[in-house]
Amino acid sequence: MSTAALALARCDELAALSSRPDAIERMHLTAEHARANALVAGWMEQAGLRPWQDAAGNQCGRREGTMPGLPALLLGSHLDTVPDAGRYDGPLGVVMALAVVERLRERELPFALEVVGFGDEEGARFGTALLGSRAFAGTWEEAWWDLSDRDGTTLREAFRDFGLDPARVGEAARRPEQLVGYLEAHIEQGPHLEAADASLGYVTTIAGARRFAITVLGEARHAGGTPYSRRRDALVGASEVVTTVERLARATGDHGCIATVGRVEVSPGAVNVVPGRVDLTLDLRAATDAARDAMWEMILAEAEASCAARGLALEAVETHHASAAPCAPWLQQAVVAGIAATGDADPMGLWSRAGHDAMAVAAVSDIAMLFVRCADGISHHPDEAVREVDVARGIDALEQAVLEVARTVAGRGAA
Ligand code: HGY
Ligand code: MN
Ligand code: MN
Repeated sequence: MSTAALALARCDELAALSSRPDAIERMHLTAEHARANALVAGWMEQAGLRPWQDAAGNQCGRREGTMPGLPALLLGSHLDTVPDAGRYDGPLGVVMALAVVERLRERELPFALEVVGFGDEEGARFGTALLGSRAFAGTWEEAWWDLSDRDGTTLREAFRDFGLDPARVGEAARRPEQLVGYLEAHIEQGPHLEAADASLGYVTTIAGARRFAITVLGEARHAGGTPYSRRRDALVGASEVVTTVERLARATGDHGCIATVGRVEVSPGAVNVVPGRVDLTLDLRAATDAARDAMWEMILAEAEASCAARGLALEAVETHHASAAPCAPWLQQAVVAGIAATGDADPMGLWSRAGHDAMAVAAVSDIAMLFVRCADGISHHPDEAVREVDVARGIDALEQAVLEVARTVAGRGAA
């Protein structure tokens, strides 16, 4: 079996670790997460890494460099998924990292090599994303302990159920001097590489993201007896908010802002009752934080005005905030060199519309990302697909990028 075929087979094995028989769903700190960590730990050992699970539930593995205790070059991605997910968003980066570690097994490197499978990049269970990589980066927030999932389980309870001690989450934090940098391979989750007929691309910056829980409050009334003049219909008002979001973001063009209402819940939700309350989510991103924040102000102003015109109240609570994360030029250059080594004479650079653990790790180390083409840009969907040839090129590029980093680090040491 080729290296790339093995990587894809491992993505299939991880895909089977799901809370649902008919779809891929692996939430943070669940039994499926624990099984995925155990499976990856076995692969880490096979690749010559010493595996351990850190105090935040991330699956880690390490092999030493020319001498014990050197700072580590970190490779990896995340093992959690969104509901009804594809099988490559996250896991592909972890298995590609393991493939590179296996290839470099006999190679002496001027740094330790670590692979991490972060436990919660999506934020799908508790709403706030990057919980694993933020613990790793030492940017954990105590307020998160009271976050709860749809069943009412708090993050604190989920930690304990997973066998972790909330009081020790700080032990997962790394210090800058322990790390050389972080290289993450990931599917693009967009159509740009395919449009350019490119297997691979390097990331220039990762979009900053903000997420909100928005509530539109009206008044539940009888669907038959209430004339329109007497209605304060929360769903009609929320519908105007949804179209306002798309209209304003779309007007900024392909390289501007991108905003999505992903979930709408209508109360009381009966066929014969005028909706009194609507809860919706907003996901807002842009290449720069300034553009993203300006868009939020525009959306909020128009949404509040359209709701007020209908006698509705609008409340917005921010549930997630991650700053845009530029890739470090020296590490990005190693990725460019890696892609060029695969025969691509003009590697394509692009900014990542999708969020990644690298944006959290950027708080503690330099970051760079390698993108792999995915079919039709589809992601966060079971039709997510990659070509084996692109994964093979991606593993080659990642291996060469690591060797480029080794040359750079060795050069610093010689300086
Ligand atoms: O939402 C994102 O951009 C990432 O896939 N979590
Ligand atoms: Mn994702
Ligand atoms: Mn991802």
